[in-house]
Amino acid sequence: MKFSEDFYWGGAVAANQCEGAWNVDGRGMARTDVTTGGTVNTPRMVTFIDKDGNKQKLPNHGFKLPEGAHFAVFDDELYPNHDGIDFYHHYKEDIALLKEMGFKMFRLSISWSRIYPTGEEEKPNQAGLDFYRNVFTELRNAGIEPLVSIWHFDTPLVLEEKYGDWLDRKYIALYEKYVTTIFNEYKGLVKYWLTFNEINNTINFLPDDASDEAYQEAYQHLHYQFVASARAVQIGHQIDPENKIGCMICGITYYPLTSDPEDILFNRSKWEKGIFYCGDVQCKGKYPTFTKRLWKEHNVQLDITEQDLEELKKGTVDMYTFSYYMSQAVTTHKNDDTVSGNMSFGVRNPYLEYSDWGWALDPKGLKYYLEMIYDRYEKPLMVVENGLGAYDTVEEDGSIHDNYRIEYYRAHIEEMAKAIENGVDLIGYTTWGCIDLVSAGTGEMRKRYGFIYVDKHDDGTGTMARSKKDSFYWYKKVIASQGEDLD
Ligand code: P53
Repeated sequence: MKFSEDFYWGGAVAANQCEGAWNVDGRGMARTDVTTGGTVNTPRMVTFIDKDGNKQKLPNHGFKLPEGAHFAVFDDELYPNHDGIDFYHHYKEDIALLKEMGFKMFRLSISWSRIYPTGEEEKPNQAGLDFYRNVFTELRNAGIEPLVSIWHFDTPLVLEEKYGDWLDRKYIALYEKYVTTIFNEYKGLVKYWLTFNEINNTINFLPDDASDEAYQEAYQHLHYQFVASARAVQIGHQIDPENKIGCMICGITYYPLTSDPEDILFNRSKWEKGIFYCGDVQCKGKYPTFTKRLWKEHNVQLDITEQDLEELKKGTVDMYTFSYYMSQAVTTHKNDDTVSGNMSFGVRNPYLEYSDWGWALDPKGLKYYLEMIYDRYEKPLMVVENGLGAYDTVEEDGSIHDNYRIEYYRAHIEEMAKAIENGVDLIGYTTWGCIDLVSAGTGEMRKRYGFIYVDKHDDGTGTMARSKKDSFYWYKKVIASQGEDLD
């Protein structure tokens, strides 16, 4: 057996993409509540009222709220996250389906603004606490271990309006209050936690030619999150020494397109800036040597105190957890053969195929990533997101033949098995969007990831009924055979 008996097979979702119930039971708003739907070629837009009282919208990616403006929901726009797949009211039915598949672990996130609607209340919102208690209890009763993301891109919107997107030191204390509340509340119910989802997105999706000001903000934002994460690790261990707390890195395997030494160096800087910068701080407790160079390149001057550096040292994570969807080829040469598609970057790798959304399909890149990262940190690893966003067709009889998804998973599981054989301590695998949900990048429903189909569509229609795709039965078999039967 390549996968141990206690290997955590499962799946993952995020609050804002599945719960819906955006304004129910005292929940405050988050950025996704003012973000419209997009498509593979058109960006999602953030809606707001400008300082002169005019309705406005700007692309979500790289969005900054203009001076004097405030976020707003408009009647004539569709906001897909408002309804999600209504997990808020369907969680019992959904967990029963996950149990049927044999899940050992389910990754989900807590919406900060359900617990502290504006982020600055003295007391938490009891209805929000109750909801997650019910969900975790339901999971425990089903024999499924919860893995909880504390932050999945969903800062309370009021905080963002007041203090920018993690551009104020105040965030550290507010996050501390929030994590202390949930660690205490769910002690004994939840043991596995992740501090910040894809923390490195702030820097690895920043265009290489972004302004010094943009870099300054990105690195400052990250520094406050690093300290907040380190505080959370310490608080979590103090409240319950059983807690296992991980970082969460968006894992992309970078390759140089050519053997030109300039490309090799450029590729190395992609790894450093995009992947190692965050991983090193969170796993080793200090900024890596190449930081000096990165900051100098963009004249970055950060607000960092001696105390902060102490916190980083004391708050290293217990495990390295990451998402993996694709690899990316990079080059310094002029190359117009870029890959089109939302959130996909870089030049086309002639050796790989691409998904309908332009993401490079590369299972070997996962093995490369696992082995490289394990060597660097020697901490237990978990792949907490991996999956194929694809168009699914519902047949007349209701069946969904998603063989492409099965093939994708089969290939990635095979590569994980090889990495384990080579000595990597991989302890879990939670596939992304195990139940269909709203895409983070495009806001679409039709970019589907699930083993479980949800009848919900981009125009807002749908019965929310759940049904099983072919991959549902396949994954069930994989789990039952501990990863041996992949046919
Ligand atoms: P969607 C971009 C690149 C890689 C991972 O993404 C990303 C993103 C952001 O879109 O995000 C993670 O829904 C993220 C999830 C997200 C998932 O990947 O754009 O943690 O929230 O849904 C898949 O297809």
